[in-house]
Amino acid sequence: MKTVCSSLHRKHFPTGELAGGVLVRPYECPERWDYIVSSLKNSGHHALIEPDTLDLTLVKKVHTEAFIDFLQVAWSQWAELGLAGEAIPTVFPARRMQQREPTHIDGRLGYYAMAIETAITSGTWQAAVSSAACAVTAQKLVTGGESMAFSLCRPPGHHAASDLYGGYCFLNNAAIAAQGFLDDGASRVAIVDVDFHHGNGTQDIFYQRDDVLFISLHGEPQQAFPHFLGYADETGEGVGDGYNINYPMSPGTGYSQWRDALRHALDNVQKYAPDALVVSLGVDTFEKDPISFFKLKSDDFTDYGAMMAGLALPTLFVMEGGYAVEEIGVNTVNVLDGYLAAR
Ligand code: Q9C
Ligand code: ZN
Repeated sequence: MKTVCSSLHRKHFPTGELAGGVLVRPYECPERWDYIVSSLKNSGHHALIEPDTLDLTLVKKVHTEAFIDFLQVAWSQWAELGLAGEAIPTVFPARRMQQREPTHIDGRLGYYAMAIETAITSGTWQAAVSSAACAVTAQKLVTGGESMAFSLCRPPGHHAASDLYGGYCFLNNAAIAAQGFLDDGASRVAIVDVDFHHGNGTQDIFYQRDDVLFISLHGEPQQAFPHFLGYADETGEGVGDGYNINYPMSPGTGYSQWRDALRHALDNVQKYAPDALVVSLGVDTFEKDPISFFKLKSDDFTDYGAMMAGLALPTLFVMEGGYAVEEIGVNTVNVLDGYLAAR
């Protein structure tokens, strides 16, 4: 199995996240990557590949040009003001307010943010680009004939929409990779998002399309971030109607219920008969995850990796969340090893 990863992820290292009313050290931290790399090596996966240069033309099929321009300059525009901290929005275009992009950085941050826990720092853009580059490089390995590949993306991507960042995400790595599969000849791509949180960004990007089936298993929005998307009645729009499937689940959900939802999801993937599968792989469904409420155990990750292999599709695993840092590597590699053993 080949893993595509880049140490440039370290360029994104915010020191503060507003949680519980105080600035805490962010849950989405650089050590997450280190633990995963060390578990990969422990499990005999030594093929770590550097990504190729990111093709921004491909990124622009998923994100707006204005949003990309914003992400590129946000830090320098903030730093120009000589402020003490990291770039965090404080004001939003809420109901009955104008949806026009302001010029001041305070206004621009609020215009493009979907949540405020995600600070922008000096190296955020560079890290986000390296992360998306990993996803596209791994996609090209799969298109080129590898039966599966893993892109160890950091920062993650599934909360990022065409023109929104937040939830630790800037560029939607999985969506960009799915678009890459299509551009390289696939007719249909399925994305199964097993991160604890709803993949609002990915859903939004493909909501009106039938060439990408998006399926997400997640904590119900009434109780879980991102709170404003991820209900079961969100099924797609226009030609995309029927190509978006959500499985929201309540606090305390354990593996037997979660597994039933995944079984249903994978049956839907099979009916769709895609040319490739993208798995948005978040392991924050783990029982000890500090910000989530599902109860999966480490062995359950092996089991569902094996279920995914049953589809026998060219498969790209894209890393998303997971915040029980010491177990993140084992749980992630369990999915990949479960998949490989059952193939
Ligand atoms: N008290 C990903 O897993 N904050 N993003 C939740 C809970 C945001 C998660 C606060 C969580 C974002 C990629
Ligand atoms: Zn998550």
